[in-house]
Amino acid sequence: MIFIDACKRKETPYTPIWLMRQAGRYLSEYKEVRAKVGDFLDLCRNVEFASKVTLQPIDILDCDAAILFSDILVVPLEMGLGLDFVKNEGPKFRQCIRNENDMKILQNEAYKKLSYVYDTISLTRSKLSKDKALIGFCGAPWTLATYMIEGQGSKTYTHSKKMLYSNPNLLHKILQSLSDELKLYLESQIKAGVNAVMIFDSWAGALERDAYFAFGFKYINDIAKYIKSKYPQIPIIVFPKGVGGFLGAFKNIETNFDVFGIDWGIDLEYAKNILGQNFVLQGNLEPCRIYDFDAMECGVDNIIKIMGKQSGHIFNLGHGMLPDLPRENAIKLIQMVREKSKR
Ligand code: 1CP
Repeated sequence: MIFIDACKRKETPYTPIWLMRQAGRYLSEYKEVRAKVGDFLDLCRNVEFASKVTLQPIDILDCDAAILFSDILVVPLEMGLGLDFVKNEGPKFRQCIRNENDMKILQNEAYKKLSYVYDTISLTRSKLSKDKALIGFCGAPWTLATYMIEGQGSKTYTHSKKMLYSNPNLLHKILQSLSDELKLYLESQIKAGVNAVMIFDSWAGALERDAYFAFGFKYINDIAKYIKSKYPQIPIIVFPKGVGGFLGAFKNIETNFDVFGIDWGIDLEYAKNILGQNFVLQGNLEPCRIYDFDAMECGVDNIIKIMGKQSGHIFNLGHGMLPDLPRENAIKLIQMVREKSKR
């Protein structure tokens, strides 16, 4: 698998590529399947359909890896919080965690209730061609905690940050209980057949450097250490979005993962100079370039010029696909990267 080789910095015939949120509403095929089940969470729970939409981008775009179709929020859902995806508003939890007493809501062994995820993985792996990787994933404890504390998405993270400063012990308890689940959740995904795992820390950039290392990165590193010690052959990708302001701080600490996801807000040359020796880098085309073919090609040329054609790079977007991006350009993007990065 070219994607797995690249995660391990082995030589590959070209730079492998996949796209964050490659399954989604920009594909009419996705919308068709989604319409049949109705609710987004029903799609995540429907093994046959979730597997189908996981495979769609492989058939349509021909990317080098498929990513499990699910959502980071199924973990807090199964921890007992109750979740609805409200149309045009995004995810909303029925209960949230704001004090010690709220902690009583949280149930242990949520990972055992996520068998629909593991079944989707086994089915998908059995259908996926042998040269394509299947990526499993989870949300990072900090990002998941913000949803559990706010009860929904947020621009300011007021409640989460208030807790961080005024009751850090409670926040650590929430983060620890998430980490305990996530270790076993990723482990179960590996047992079900994923070839790599990715940890999404979408709201890393909400914290200042020291707070991020104490409350965010520490827990990611713990999870990565657990997985690495048991499954050293499985590459781990970490995507801490919004940390460009303190990228240098990741250089001199002990880490247990292979690939660092670079968001589109970070200058890739700068990232390469700082982290390129320590990690394989994944990223970071600005997704909106896909609206325009020339802008997309210019972005691709620039990235390939910086990363060269040697090992050490996985091509991706710097954040997820948007629902109205043109699929024709997404298809061309995959072909373009493959041709332009040919060794
Ligand atoms: O069909 C729909 O309209 C639902 C849109 C959608 C999709 C396609 C949601 C709701 N989740 C997903 C799938 C999803 N989410 C995947 C599948 C695999 C793929 O990439 O193709 C993955 C990996 C995620 C991860 C995820 N969910 C993240 C981390 C990555 C990122 O984008 O930063 C986050 C933050 C979520 C929460 C979430 N789920 C859905 C929405 C609208 C949101 C974000 C809400 C917010 O902005 O707060």
